[in-house]
Amino acid sequence: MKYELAIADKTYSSWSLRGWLLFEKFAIPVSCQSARMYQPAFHQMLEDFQPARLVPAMKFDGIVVQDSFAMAETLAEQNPDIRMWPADPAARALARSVTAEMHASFNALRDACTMNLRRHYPDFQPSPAVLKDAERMAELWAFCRATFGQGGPWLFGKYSIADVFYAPAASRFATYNLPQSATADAYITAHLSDPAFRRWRAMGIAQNYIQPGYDLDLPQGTWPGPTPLPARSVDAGPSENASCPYSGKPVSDFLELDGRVFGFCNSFCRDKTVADPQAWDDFMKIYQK
Ligand SMILES: N[C@@H](CCC(=O)N[C@@H](CS)C(=O)NCC(=O)O)C(=O)O
Repeated sequence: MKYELAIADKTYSSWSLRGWLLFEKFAIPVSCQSARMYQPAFHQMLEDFQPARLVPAMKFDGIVVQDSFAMAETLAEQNPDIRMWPADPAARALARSVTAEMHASFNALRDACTMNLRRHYPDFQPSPAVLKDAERMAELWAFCRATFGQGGPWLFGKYSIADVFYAPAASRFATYNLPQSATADAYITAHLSDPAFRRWRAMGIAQNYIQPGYDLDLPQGTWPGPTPLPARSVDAGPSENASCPYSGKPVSDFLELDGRVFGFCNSFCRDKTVADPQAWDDFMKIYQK
């Protein structure tokens, strides 16, 4: 099956993150189109995905599937060998329940704490309604982990669609410094440390789209995920590598890490690597050589 996916700003679009993780975490090949929210290009992109009016939306064989839950179910049905839902029927029923609750609820938390992967606000003061949502979410995570979480850090042990749906929520706990139980803390850490999540966040930093109205006027702290290796972009080579670790093309854009210079075939691939070198296996292979 040949899939196409429409998504938006990687820093702010929580539903896009879910759409992308459905492919990335389960290694389903996809061709991605991306546009900034609230811009004419966003609506132009979706003209190819009618009748979708929001992202994510996906397409295969000329058929459009809009809405992240519909996409998850369609991908799970079309790729049964990948086991995107837990294999055990009882675990699967609970996974569907908590995924549906995420999809349909938690409006106070979602409205007050919009996804913002560039920010950490240590002094954010959650309202009682936000705290209630955060507590309910942590309660669900603890229940899933205690009942079916053996064998891995995810809600059902192994990563499943339920984790896809809670990935943006985990980032909201991190951005807004929401109170965390020990179980919630471990689950949030699993998301923040997940290489796919780190790649998405790094690409958002490289995109450098700043959406007006999303940042809060509060003191900022350091992002609570893993500390990136201290890479920085530099104007010129020569680099240790002659070809880009991602495309194999000749290098034109450079970064420096530990006094060593590495090259890439475009500035976006250089910048996403600067943002979080360890998120990128193909870069780490040349760095660790
Ligand atoms: N229920 C939808 C929600 C999709 C949604 O709200 N998408 C937002 C991005 S996070 C969007 O497209 N916003 C653009 C707009 O409102 O114009 C889903 O699960 O996919």
